[in-house]
Amino acid sequence: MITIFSADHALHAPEHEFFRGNRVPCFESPSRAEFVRAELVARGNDIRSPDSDSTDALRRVHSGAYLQFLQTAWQQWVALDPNNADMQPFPSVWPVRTLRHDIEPDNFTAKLGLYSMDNGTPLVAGTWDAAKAGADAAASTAALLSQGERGVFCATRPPGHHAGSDFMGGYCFLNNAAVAAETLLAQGCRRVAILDVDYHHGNGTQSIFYERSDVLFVSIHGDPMTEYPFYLGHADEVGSGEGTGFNMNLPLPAGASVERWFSALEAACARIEHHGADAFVVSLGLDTYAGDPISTFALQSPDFLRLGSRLKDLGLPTAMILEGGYAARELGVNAANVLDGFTG
Ligand code: OKP
Ligand code: ZN
Repeated sequence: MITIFSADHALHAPEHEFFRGNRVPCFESPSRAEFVRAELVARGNDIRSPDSDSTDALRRVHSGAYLQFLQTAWQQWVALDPNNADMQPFPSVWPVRTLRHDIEPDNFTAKLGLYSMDNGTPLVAGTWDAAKAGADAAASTAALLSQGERGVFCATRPPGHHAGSDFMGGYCFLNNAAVAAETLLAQGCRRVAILDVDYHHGNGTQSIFYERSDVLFVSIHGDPMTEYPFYLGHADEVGSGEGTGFNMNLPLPAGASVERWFSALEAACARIEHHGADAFVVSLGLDTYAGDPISTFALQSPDFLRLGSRLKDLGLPTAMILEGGYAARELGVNAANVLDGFTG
């Protein structure tokens, strides 16, 4: 299968994140993409660099103010104090209920809070360039579908599905799946379906398309009552306005079995078939793997062959966009299994 991969992912390499009150090495590391690339090469996949510019799609997915902040955030941070170049900014204050988010404060930390949903998404000097290369990879993946490819994989990081129109969070900055969907629509697709199989609910993608009927969003994930991102992803979120009926959440309890996961996949596929989509975007998180260090589902490596095969049976031009998956060493095998299941 053709895989789009940009070496610029490695420009985003923060050292630490907060975990249970401590600074720990980041789970979302450059090694993830390198393990994926190595396994795909070993299995004979066709690895290509991005050749599309995602700027137009990004303008449809994200607010201008957020893009402007993200692109200049590191310069703003270092301009405060040259010593900041060796330090990690983290947000520490957020405009929750009753506080205003219609004014962008001058204070850098206040801006960082305005444009973040958590303090678990470290931003470094190369974050914009890496995230932009990832969005370009997603746009390039979508472009190949319009040229007749049936399935294309986007081996990108940082991930994207938690990033909303105007915020970062959950290791995500730019919503790559939304960029792929918007690129497909710009290329003439009338209806797109997005299936998010990451362990964590794709709150950013849901919110971007929540009021639209042209893009169906379906997600299988850990129940937000106990699992990140906690504040979105319940079964009663069905879309609003024009988008009513075009959002479907299938939360599963933490620790859910493999069979339960695949029966949720059947429900997801039935809804997607009903949508009559011209193209299909999969937010391919592989943190449903039993060995994942921050998740609780039970899929084994061969189960990803079954997933790929089921996705292929939908019969749609399919863009598979890498999201999570933190058992880095096994991530290559698990991703390659989805691709082999799809083509096999
Ligand atoms: C991103 B993706 C660990 C706590 C969890 C957020 C998890 C983001 C997952 N410090 N932090 O959906 O795989
Ligand atoms: Zn995840």
